[in-house]
Amino acid sequence: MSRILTIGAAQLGPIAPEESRASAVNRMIELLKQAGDRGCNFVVFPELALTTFFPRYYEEDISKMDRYYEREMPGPETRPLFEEASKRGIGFYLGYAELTPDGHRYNTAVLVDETGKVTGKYRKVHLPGHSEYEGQRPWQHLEKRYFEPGDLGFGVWRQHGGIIGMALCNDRRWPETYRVMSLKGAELIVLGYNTPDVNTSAFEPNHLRMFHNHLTMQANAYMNSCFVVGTAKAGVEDGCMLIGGSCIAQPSGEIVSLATTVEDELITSTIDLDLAKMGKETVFNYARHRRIEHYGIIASQ
Ligand code: ING
Repeated sequence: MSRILTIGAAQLGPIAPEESRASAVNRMIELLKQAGDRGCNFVVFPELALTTFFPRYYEEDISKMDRYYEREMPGPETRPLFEEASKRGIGFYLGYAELTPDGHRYNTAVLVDETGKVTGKYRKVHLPGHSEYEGQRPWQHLEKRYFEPGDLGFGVWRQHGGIIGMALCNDRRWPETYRVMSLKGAELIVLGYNTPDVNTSAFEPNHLRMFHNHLTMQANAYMNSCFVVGTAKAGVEDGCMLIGGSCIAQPSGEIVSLATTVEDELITSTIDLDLAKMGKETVFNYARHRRIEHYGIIASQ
């Protein structure tokens, strides 16, 4: 029995610093409508999809950034998105900044099923950037200031007939992210990203930003025999260019759908989750081929 699933990557263009959540939500509802018209069962929105990429700004008093965080998901301003999705029977992944009741701050994503129920949560493990103001950078990248490392590990969930795992942005650059989830059976790994066009840590020709964006997702789709969907927040936010390149990669490592703009754009692909089985049963049959007696250093240093 083939397990056909039509998935969408709902790329968002720039969200201005003071753009309202209602505006961002309405833009995402429009993409959901397009997804429904194109028969999507599941849609992947970006990381921090409700606001501008606020780690770009330094604030001495972190509580002054509270306006960019969600205290509940869904909340009053995001419920319309959940309602529209469940009305259309579409599940989705949504990235946002989480402020917990006991004051912890995470870069978070939720998995939502086709009835609008939150079925899974992930908190970003690999936080890039820095925690203090660094004047030499053209833009700050203060994720280590505004978020704690995720405390939920890399989970996977049975949904839409398959096993789905979640990640966020910088996580996609770390092979451990995918391998942990694929060891748990992940057939589809979904993630959102906000990736500045300029690497503010060191000089890097900017064509490498897109090359590394796709290399990391394609290579790990192949090496873990799974589909990978990466959805950008793209375009120029307050003068800072974020790359687009949202894509859907299949277990062969090939990209089967690719965004062409740096604006709100839905890309889709009708996939057969069974395509993930061939690699898992042959070249990447972990039980048959892995030699964990030689791998200890990966998790010990
Ligand atoms: N963004 C970037 C990313 O990993 C970054 C951080 C920028 C890493 C430049 C390396 C080079 O795509 C987020 N949000 O993690």
